[in-house]
Amino acid sequence: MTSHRSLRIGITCYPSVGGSGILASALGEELAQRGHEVHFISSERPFRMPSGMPRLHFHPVIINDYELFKYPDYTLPLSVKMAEVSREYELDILHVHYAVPHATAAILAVSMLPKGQRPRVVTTLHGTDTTLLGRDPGYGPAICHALVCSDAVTAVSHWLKDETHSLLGIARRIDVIHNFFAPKTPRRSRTDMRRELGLADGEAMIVHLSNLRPIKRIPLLLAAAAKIRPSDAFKLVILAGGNFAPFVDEVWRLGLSDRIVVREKVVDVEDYLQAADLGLFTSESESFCLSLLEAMCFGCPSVSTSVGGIPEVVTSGENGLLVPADADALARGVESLLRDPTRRQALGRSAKKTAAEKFSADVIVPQYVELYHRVCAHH
Ligand code: GMT
Repeated sequence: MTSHRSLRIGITCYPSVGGSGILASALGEELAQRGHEVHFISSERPFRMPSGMPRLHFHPVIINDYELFKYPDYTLPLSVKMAEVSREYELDILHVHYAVPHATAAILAVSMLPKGQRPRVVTTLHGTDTTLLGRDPGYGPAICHALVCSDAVTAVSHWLKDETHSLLGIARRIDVIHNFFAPKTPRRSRTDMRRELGLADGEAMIVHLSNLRPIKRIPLLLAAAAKIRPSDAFKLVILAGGNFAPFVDEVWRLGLSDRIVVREKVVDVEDYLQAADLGLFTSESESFCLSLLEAMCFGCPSVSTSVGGIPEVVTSGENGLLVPADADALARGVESLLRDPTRRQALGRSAKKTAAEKFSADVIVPQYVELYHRVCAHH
């Protein structure tokens, strides 16, 4: 890898719980650790962004709720703030995570600045920005325009790259840079966590982490859990980045109330993941599934539906299991690994190895840095 000068990078993402914001925060932290100056430009402090770290700055975007407007506007104040921070800190790069509306705001910000003071725009696609909004005729043309005008576009999986090309019909180059996860050292022990979660000796901990949006198919997750036998062999711990209340009735209806433990808005996911034995993911679509990787980093293999970019992360039978999207198949997959701890541990070791060899910060962050230098060189 070539060594280069350090860069000044603006990063925009959604601050709330979601894979794109988590990835963007981790990238900012890693870049700052590697000597780059990083400026987060966002409506709130991204929830996993560390405070008090050298070279890491946060610039809030103030969104006014003018009575005059029926809907509060986020895009314009964001682009004004992007232009302001770019000018004041002489940014080299504006790296936006999730195209809508961040890429459009970045393109507008750049066009507000005089030539010679314009940062390069890098847009990272995370999934639903293309797969959902890209299909919407009210968004599609604006997304295409912002992608075509970006100096570089990256996608978090080959699947998402191909999907973007075919859905949006754009010919431009898209670089694939997979997601990474840099786990922090857990603060509590596995034993403490298992006690806190009420896990009895010999009871397996199955973990599910997500924002619980419909695409995650929580009803399928619960239906699968209800079919796992023996039914007292496990607890399903749901680390919910969204409101679990709409699913509580279903938990009771399925007789799962003593099997499910829910924790909302968890920041220290590492504490929970080190205590987990198995992940369970039932998504309808997923461009990568950062949560699955987070579990892999702790030697925790997963049973998952085989959708989108997940097969780029999991090789079934080697470092996890990919199964069809029905409750029986998911339950049988889980049972097979609960029954066979030796196999489960072997898959877990292989999962951890894959995470370190293919999806660690040391493998992925230099790919972003190379891309930044490439776009800075071509102007
Ligand atoms: O998973 C979510 O629903 C959140 C969403 C996001 O953008 O915050 O996740 C997307 O980006 C993640 C980070 O790149 C990917 O790991 C997820 O697979 C992707 N989700 C979907 O495509 C549904």
